[in-house]
Amino acid sequence: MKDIANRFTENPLLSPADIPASREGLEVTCLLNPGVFQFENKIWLAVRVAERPKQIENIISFPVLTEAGTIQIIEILKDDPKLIATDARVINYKGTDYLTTLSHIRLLCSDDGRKFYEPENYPHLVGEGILETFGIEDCRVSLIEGRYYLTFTAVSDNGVGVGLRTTTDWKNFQKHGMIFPAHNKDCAIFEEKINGLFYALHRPSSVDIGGNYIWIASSPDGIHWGNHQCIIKTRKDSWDSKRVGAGAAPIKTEKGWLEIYHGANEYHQYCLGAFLMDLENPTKVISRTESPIMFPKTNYELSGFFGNVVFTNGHILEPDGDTLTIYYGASDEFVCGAQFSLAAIISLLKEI
Ligand code: MAN
Repeated sequence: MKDIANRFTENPLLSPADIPASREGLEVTCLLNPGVFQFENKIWLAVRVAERPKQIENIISFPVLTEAGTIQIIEILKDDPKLIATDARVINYKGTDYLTTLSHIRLLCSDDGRKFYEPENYPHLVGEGILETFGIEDCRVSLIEGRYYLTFTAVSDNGVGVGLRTTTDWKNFQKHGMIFPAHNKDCAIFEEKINGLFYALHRPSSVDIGGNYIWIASSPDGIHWGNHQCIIKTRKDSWDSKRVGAGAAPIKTEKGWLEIYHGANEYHQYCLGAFLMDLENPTKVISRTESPIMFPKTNYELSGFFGNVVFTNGHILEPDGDTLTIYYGASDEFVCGAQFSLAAIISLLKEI
């Protein structure tokens, strides 16, 4: 296994203490998994901010949104026999799953890609309506014909699906509802139409037959999706044996569409790998890396809110055409940056 990522020496770029909570009574528990875009000559992160009340002994408390948009705090005694709390991220109480934090998306910008700050007068993107009462997470941003497409995980007690909002100015947003219903996440829309159609990678999950695999779909308008095909599966006894999911929009190279994806094994270790799709027909996967190109190894990747995790859903291709700067969530708690050489990634792809 060879980790070929050059991590920023400034990592972590952002920690929970760097960002104020969105409202009184909550604190920022995690900053993670940013979408990335360029706008008005700056580099922007659409950061997932996960919040909850300050925790006190013997009680688990977490916020949920009501349908009307107000916050309700749920408190459960830790020794309640109806509580199952074995995962830092999610609990089950009386048979219902809840998230331990409520996430929204915050916009931060930077001139150098390393020092980020929250500019004034940009909205927080928060969950709205009955499909987003447990928040919105892990936003991917694709720029297509002058319009930014934001695909994010929409969570509620109805399930986990993919929501879509679009914007041109980052102040006014059009809501397009849920484009991939539960259970689905990790949706990345290609930044170019291919033969007149939009394409998107997405990740439905099946509890019985099937698994956590990457699928591709096409659409005439970027909103209504069909012609779904399963293109990348988990691999037994491998670093990506339990789940795989797309990162950000695929990168167009001479050899094909290159996708950086995450894979997790049975120990919930999250690493990154890559695969290549045919330029003209992206439903055809040409090659895939065997080993991870990046795995958790620094302190901030190994321990945190949910340790042993590197997870990316945003990047920028630098003007040299080879340096790929990825922004990533480390340990589900910190926002970090790293660079790859595209040529180095491509040299590790094995035909399948
Ligand atoms: C998983 C993890 C969490 C996330 C939930 C809901 O448990 O990816 O980080 O909050 O799914 O999307």
